[in-house]
Amino acid sequence: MESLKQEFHRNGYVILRGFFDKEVLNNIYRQAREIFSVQINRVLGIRVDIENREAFDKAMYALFERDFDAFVNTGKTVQHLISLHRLGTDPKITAQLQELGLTNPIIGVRPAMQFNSRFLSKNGSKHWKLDPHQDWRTGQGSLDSAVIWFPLVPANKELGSVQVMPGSHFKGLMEADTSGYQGGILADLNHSEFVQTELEVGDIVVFSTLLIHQSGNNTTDLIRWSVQFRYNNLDDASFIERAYPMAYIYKPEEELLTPGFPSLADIKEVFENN
Ligand SMILES: O=C(O)CCC(=O)C(=O)O
Repeated sequence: MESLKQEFHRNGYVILRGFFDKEVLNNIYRQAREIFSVQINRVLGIRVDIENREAFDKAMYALFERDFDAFVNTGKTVQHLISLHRLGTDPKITAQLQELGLTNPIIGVRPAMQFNSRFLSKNGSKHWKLDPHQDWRTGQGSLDSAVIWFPLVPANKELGSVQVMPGSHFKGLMEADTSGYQGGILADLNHSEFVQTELEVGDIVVFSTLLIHQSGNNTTDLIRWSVQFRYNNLDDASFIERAYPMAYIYKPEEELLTPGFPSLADIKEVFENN
C-alpha cells in the first residue's frame, strides 16, 4: 500500500482529516475576531457580536469600506497572535512533516491568516483571491518546502476553499508574474485539472511549494477565514548549497506611522500612572 509520503510525492499534496484540535482553531479564530471587533467599535461605533457570523462578517466589510488602513493593519496584527504562532510550532506538525520527508523542518515565513471575500477588495479588483501559482516562486526555500493550509471555518466549494492541481509539481517551476504579491503563472493552464478541496475545521492540506494551486471562488456573502504555515527542510542539499536563501523581506518603516507620537506625556502616562 502507498505510504502517505509516497502519496505526497506523487500528488504534491495530501489532505489530513481532523489533524488539528477544533477548539484550538476556534480559539485562534475567536481571538482574531476580537481584535477586529476593537477596531470595528473604534471606527464604526458598533459593538458587534463576534458569535453572529453574518453580522460580524458584514461589520468586517463595513470596516474595510470606512477605514481601509485600519482594516489592513488589523489584518496584519492578527497574523501575530501568539496562539497562531504556537500552533505553527506544534511538535505534531514537525512529526507530520518528517513523515512526509521534510526530515529537519524549519519555519519558512511567518504564519499567514487570510480573509477572503469579494467584499474585501478594492474597486472590483481580484486581489481577494489568488490566481494559479507556486509558492516556491515567492519563498525560494528548500526544494521540498511545504505549505500547511487550513480553514478556520468549514470551507467548501461555495466558500472558495483552496484548489490544487495534482502532480503539477512535476511541471517544474513555471514562468510567473513576479511584479506583485501573487506570483501568478503566465502560461495557460488546463483549469479542469484543478481539484476543489472541501475541508472541515481541523482538516489540513499539506502541499509542496511547487504544486500549482489557486483560491477557489467564494460565492457566498461570508468570509473564508484560513491560515497558511510554510516550512523549509534544513537537510535539503540545494537549500544548504544555496546558503538558505531568504526571499521574504521584513523591515521597519522609515517614517513614523503616527507623526508626532509619542509625546513625553504619552510615555509618562504608561510608565508613571499605572
Ligand atoms: O487561500 C487561498 O485561497 C490560496 C492560498 C495560497 O495560494 C497560498 O497561500 O499560497
